[in-house]
Amino acid sequence: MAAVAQPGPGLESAAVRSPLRGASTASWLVDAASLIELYPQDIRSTNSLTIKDFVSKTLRAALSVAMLGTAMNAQAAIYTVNSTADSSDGSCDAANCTLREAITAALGGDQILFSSLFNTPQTISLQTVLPDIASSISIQGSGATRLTVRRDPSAGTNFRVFNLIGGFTISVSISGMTITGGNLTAGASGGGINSATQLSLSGVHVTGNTAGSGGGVSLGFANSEFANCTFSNNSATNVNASGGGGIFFLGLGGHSLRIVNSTISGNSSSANGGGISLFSAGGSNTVEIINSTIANNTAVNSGGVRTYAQNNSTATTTLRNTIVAGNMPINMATETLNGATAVFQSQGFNLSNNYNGVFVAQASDITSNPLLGALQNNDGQTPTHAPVFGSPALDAGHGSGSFTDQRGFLRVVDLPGIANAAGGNGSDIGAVEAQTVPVSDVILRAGFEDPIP
Ligand SMILES: [Ca+2]
Ligand SMILES: [Ca+2]
Ligand SMILES: [Ca+2]
Repeated sequence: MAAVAQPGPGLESAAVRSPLRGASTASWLVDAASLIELYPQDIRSTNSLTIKDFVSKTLRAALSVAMLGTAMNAQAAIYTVNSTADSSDGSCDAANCTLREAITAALGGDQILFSSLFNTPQTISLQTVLPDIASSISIQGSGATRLTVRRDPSAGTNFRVFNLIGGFTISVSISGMTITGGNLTAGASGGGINSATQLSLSGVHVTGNTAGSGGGVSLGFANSEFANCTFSNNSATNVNASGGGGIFFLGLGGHSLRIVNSTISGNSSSANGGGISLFSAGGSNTVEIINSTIANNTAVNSGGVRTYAQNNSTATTTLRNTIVAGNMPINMATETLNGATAVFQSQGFNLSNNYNGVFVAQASDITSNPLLGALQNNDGQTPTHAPVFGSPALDAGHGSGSFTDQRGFLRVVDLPGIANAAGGNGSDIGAVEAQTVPVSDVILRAGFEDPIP
């Protein structure tokens, strides 16, 4: 039985109604923070833009950008960043190429790589916003523990780190870096990354970013996939918007976000959806979560994952071999308005201290404290929560097609002496696959400062 929260008297209710009625209200504009950020020219040019108009306009814009990119870039190029500076002399070349210069130079199909300078930890500290990314490029960092791209804490203005525009025909991939320090006001979304394109994130740590909604990442109107990523300690600060401390995903007709082998931890929202907020504005939209850990996020409600749908649309969040635990005040909730449908679906082998009644648990779903260690470096490029001694996650899951865990370690490791789940294959539930049986920390506690509880 779904736990359906009542649509409150807040701005979201008005946000739902006004566009379809062609009305203009301040509340629609506030709650549509993501729309504004994704397509500023469209939303800001009219207060009576309908969803239909919106799609039509953005489709044309996307196609024109895609055609332009094709025409201008018959041969893909590689740009190699060899400087941590945040300057631009107008040329990305062997003598000097900054990230800012590389982004300016790159066209559809191009790659941005990083020189051997970045084989040791380096930080690119931005004083001003980077150029928008409007074509299908890939930015391949040297690893989240080695390359940090941040808004400099002393920068004179607030801005996000990456802004991806151009529409759903554009596909951008970002890998191997930490993205941090993005800082936007409550009226804007996507503190670390704002994307109106297909976005592939791999091995990225999005941490310590702030925005009104989508504190870490805000996505809209395109399919995306995140693998081997951590979203930690990001904040969504707008009490009247749709939250998503870690991730805000706005779908409009058949869009999906797939999250695999990833960790979403310690994010917060002043509204709902502390970890993830799925907002379905039309059609059927899905967040698919596999082999991941969603822990210790906070919000007004739905601290872990919020699944929201409006106006006869459908929002679905699926969970497979995933830990959702320790989120406050509750792990998961659905909300709907105007005849919509919002559901969670278990695809089995999940672990939670409380499913909050969002679905009927399958036989392979466990209700228990997961016994996870702190978010820390567990020998991967991105921080993770490892199961500790006695964790019910150990060997209780199914690898679900993954051959590595978030850290790149072997998945599946069938631990000796720990029974596998019925129908499982010895995989652990969550983002981390223990390579050996975790030792009892009772011994450590007895030998060090912590008393045995
Ligand atoms: Ca240069
Ligand atoms: Ca076993
Ligand atoms: Ca295992």
